[in-house]
Amino acid sequence: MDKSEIAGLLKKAGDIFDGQRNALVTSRIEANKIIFVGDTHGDARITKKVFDAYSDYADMIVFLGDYVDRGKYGIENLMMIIEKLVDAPGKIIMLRGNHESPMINRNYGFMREVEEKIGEDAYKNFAIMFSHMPYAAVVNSYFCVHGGIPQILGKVEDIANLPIGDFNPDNPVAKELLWNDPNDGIRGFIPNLRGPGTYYFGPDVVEKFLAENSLKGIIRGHEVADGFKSNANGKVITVFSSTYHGMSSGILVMEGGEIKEMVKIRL
Ligand SMILES: [Mn+2]
Repeated sequence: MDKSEIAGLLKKAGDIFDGQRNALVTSRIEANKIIFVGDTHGDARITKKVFDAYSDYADMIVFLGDYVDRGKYGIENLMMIIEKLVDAPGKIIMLRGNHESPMINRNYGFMREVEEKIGEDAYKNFAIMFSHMPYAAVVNSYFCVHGGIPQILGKVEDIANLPIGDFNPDNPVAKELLWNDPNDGIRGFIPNLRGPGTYYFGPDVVEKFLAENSLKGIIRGHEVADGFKSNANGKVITVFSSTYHGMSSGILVMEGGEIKEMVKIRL
């Protein structure tokens, strides 16, 4: 894939995000067989395995963000998913992670990867595309997001009103959707070790959020886990799909609206 081909695909992806972003949080999407993929972090081999194993099976594949940085194959990983998205926009959902941002890519490897593999001026096209990615989706009454519940979000539909085009989101709701983590040992929100403007949310926050929005649970990425972990009495499921940290890669399979199984992907 050459430089102009990549730029063209990134533009197409941005246009698809613009067309679908609001519907993802306002129209309550339903599908029968769904695969949820957590952080892949430049682990293109895992993403290829998921597509090889599940493309025919799945009606929809939901990626929960963090496609780049850490692993060496961020471009390959991201472009593989974008090609599938462009081929079948209704089948692939690509949510934004906190690593889809220049401030983070400068420190964790992706900006340098792009400069080395494509060229000095190519990174901006990625940054623009990232800034158009959706922050969340409601699928089969599950709230899908990279990080978690923000302090001041009332209704999931309000996510449709967030500003678009922010390279490094500083809107508190947008930032916390990308950065927050569940914590079973607390009530309410407390500051998160990840840094200013990020928070942990307790099981009580989860209960209230799900009830107010008539949702069944939350499926998210963001935290390193041995494939997956659960919080808030199983109401929050974290999926971690990269092997980067020496963890095993996990994905979640949903069928008929229920979580069917968690599967470890082996290379
Ligand atoms: Mn993350």
